[in-house]
Amino acid sequence: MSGGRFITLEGGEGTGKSTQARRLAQHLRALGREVVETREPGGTPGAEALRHVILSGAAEPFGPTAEAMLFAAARADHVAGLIAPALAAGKIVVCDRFIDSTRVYQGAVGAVAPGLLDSLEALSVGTVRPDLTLMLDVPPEIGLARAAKRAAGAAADRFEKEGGDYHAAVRAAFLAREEAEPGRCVLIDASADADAVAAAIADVVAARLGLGPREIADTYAMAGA
Ligand code: Z5A
Repeated sequence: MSGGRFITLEGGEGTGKSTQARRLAQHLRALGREVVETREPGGTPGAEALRHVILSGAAEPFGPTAEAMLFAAARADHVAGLIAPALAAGKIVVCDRFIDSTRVYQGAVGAVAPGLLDSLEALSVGTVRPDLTLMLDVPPEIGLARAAKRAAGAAADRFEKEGGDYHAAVRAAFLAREEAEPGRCVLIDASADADAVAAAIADVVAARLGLGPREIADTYAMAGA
């Protein structure tokens, strides 16, 4: 995949992924980059339709394997219809959740066989892999309290209704993913306030992908500014 950069944000409920995806996109646009902001499940009309099916709980009775297949179908549409074309056009794609969420929720926690997840991943993403994955981490009680505050009494979705042990297992599985792939994944302490987390993420993106203030300075220097 030439030109573009693919950044994903991962982590449990209420870790601030959506907030930080938005902040990161704003930051990169301020650096003069073309950014596509997207999310999973979803991102294309077909994948958003599948999002509704999955999060409503309609697929839950079929079990974690069927849910994994639905997430993969949504992802295949999202990659082919939005992510791959944007990367090929040299844009930066910032995606709220991606393949690590399937490995955690359907794999580590849902016990879907790794071999099946390997096959679904190969089918759905092919060679379109994140250049950088920001693993946002907070203790589940903080994340759940944030999510509850935001929901303000609205009905819980398929995943929000799970209990504390479930969310602790999710957190442990994300941490294990980060430890297993340190070249791609960076752990972000997301328990600080949103400004501090955004600053930490901007530093990581500059250090890992070279997308930072120094690059702006170089651009100005080349333009003779
Ligand atoms: N899922 C799956 O099983 N398999 C897959 O392959 C994929 C997904 C792709 C999608 O849910 C569900 O699908 C997800 C996993 C599953 N379920 N869970 N759990 P979703 O997209 O509806 O929701 P989410 O991805 O879980 O996001 P979230 O938990 O709703 O929140 P978040 O994006 O991490 O946080 P936020 O919306 O940015 O912030 C939450 C609140 O906290 C909000 O009021 C903010 O203003 C506040 N906030 C944010 N940052 C801070 C800080 N730093 N301090 C204080 N307050 C903050």
